[in-house]
Amino acid sequence: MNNVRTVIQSFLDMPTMGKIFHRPVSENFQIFHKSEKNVLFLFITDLVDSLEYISPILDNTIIKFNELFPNPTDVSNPDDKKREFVDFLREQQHQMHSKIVIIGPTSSGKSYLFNMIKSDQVRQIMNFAKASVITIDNLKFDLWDFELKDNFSLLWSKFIQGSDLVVLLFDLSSYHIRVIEHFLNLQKQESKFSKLLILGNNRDKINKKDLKIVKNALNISDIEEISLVEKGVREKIKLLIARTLNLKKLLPHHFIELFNEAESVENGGNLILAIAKYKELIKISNNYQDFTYISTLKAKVEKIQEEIDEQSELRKQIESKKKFEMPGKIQFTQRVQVQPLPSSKSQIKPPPIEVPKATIKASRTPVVKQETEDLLLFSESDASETVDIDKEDITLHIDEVIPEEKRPTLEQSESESKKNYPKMLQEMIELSGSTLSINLCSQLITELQKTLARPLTDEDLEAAANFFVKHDSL
Ligand SMILES: Nc1nc2c(ncn2[C@@H]2O[C@H](COP(=O)(O)OP(=O)(O)O)[C@@H](O)[C@H]2O)c(=O)[nH]1
Ligand SMILES: [Mg+2]
Repeated sequence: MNNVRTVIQSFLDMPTMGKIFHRPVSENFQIFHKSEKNVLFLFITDLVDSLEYISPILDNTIIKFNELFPNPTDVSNPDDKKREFVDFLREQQHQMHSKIVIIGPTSSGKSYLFNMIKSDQVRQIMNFAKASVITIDNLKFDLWDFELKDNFSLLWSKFIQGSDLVVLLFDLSSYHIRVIEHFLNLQKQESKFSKLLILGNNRDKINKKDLKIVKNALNISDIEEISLVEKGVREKIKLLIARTLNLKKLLPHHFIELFNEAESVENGGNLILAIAKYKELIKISNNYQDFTYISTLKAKVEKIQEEIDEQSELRKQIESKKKFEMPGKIQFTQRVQVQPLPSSKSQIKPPPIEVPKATIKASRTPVVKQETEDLLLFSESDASETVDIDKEDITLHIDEVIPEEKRPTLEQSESESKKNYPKMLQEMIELSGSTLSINLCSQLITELQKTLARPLTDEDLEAAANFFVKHDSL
């Protein structure tokens, strides 16, 4: 894709309207592109296709696009028009008559294979071949079978020309190396840009040991052994073809179900779980290289994230209005916590005369004292005696909020702060076979801390992980 970008950059900077340009971009691909009304239309094809062949298809695509999207950016909306355009492109793909040919020695099983994987009527190609269609996922290809019982017929060249994929089939139980080499050469000469899939057939007719011998003798690395009489072989071959052609996998059937589920979780108000579900869908889309829904999904995540932020902002405001404010001294405690204590490594060295060593020691003492005092701030006497505190502001007794045994001590919060709660939670969730991003884990932890108003324990984390996993698997 970087190559493509470099090649078309000058055309993007200074578009030349109405003319089709054509360039190879790598060993395997070439591009065809044309600009119209400030939109650049780009086809990436393998090296088999010619300009004459692609031009009308590209032009038709532009006409269709302009008809469906008078405003070009509308193409990113996932609606009926977008669907119609995608269907149109699939049809164009079929119009391009990508050609798959089956070659190989007589009686290797070619016609058997042809009949097994074809999905349309058969038409005759002159006197030497038959053709039909093979459908793989939603894509259609022309499929050709050679009819003459002659391994060295001159018509093989004509048969192979212009193919995108050559399937070479031979009989593992009976073959001649010379004949197989002849077919390999034909592919190289007549269709050097096509992909090649080599199938060793009649696997059922030979044993494991002989198979090893055959593979060594042939010295071809990529032989797929198959048996056409075996169950499930049709799907297996389709998969092999899709893999050899590097076809994009279709989104799994349950993708839409998952999408609806995420929406209902969102409507139900469980925003954090909804975000997790949408992110999962983005991950699937990326895995399948299907970007149909990506922009919608990303917009959803962004919207929910904003909602969550708004809610937590609102909660903060409400909380600050609540008559439960931290007394000033507690806030001071937190400041003391982050203050770096002077150390020998400290870059700021005290001036030798004004601040002698003894003074530093002396200045540290109150800090330590302050720490002990801070702990006492949670005591009942403090709540009533401290003058700074507006008594009316304290509507909750400290014992009701944080039971004595769970009150944070400085020591505790120091060791707790070393724990990476979000990471721990993420690991627990992953252990249960689910996933949640580290950001969302952080949010969950923040929520949990707000709700519990005390340092978190491992049990809290476990409960949160279980809660998430349970909801996630609904
Ligand atoms: N046992 C066995 N027989 C097969 C297999 N594949 C094809 N055959 C048989 O091999 C014979 C020749 O197949 P055919 O498709 O006519 O070969 P072609 O000349 O290459 O078109 C047919 O009778 C098939 O039934 C296989 O995997 N196992
Ligand atoms: Mg045949």
